[in-house]
Amino acid sequence: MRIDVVTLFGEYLAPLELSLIGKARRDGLLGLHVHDLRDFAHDRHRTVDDTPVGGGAGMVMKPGPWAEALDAVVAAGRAELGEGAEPLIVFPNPAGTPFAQATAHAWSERPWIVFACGRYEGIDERVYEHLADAGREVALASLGDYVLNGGEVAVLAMTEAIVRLVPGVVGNAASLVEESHSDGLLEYPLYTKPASWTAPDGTVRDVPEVLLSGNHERIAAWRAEQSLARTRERRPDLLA
Ligand code: 6GU
Repeated sequence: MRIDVVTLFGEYLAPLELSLIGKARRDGLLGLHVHDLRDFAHDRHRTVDDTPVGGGAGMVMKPGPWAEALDAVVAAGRAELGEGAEPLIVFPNPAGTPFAQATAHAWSERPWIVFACGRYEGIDERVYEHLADAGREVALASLGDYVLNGGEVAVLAMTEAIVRLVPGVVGNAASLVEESHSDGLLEYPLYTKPASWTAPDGTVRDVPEVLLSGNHERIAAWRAEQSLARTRERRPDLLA
């Protein structure tokens, strides 16, 4: 899978060198390319933003650098993947469609995603028109109902959620089956040894007896019940 990120703050994406994602890159399962939007601004100050037409607070990202950057990234990707390759261009945006585990699954099957990280109040609307007219596939995706300063942290989150679902990236694929959100419910409580543990305050805390029973049917039923109870308590919206 190829992922391109266009950003003003490439340093924000340094964590993608680490751990699971870094290993996926070294193993050749992920090609990650970070591009500096400012390379596509050609005035003396490499300006990427300006005041909003019509007035209002804050700054708006200029269309020129974005159109040029995304066109260049598409051309570079096609040189690697083939001229018929078509990326999904994702704009992290608090006004986008909520990014969920189902989104991560769907996007993990894509050969190529381009993330376009906006900052300031947003990007000039004509960039989206330019991309639509060029036949590009575009998505606006939000992490949740709160506002970040820019898309970079969202790209870190979305990339990790997507790439860990690419076959071969997570060593034990079975661990992806029972985790929270894999079946629309929250995960059941987990325990490890010792079965009887004395907490620092002296309280003895035991693992639920059913988990020691060796009865796999009873254990599965207990876990299903716990998942449902937990979901009802913490996330009733998932049951609706
Ligand atoms: Cl994707 N971007 C920004 N800037 N803020 C957000 C977000 C994304 N998701 C939640 N808040």
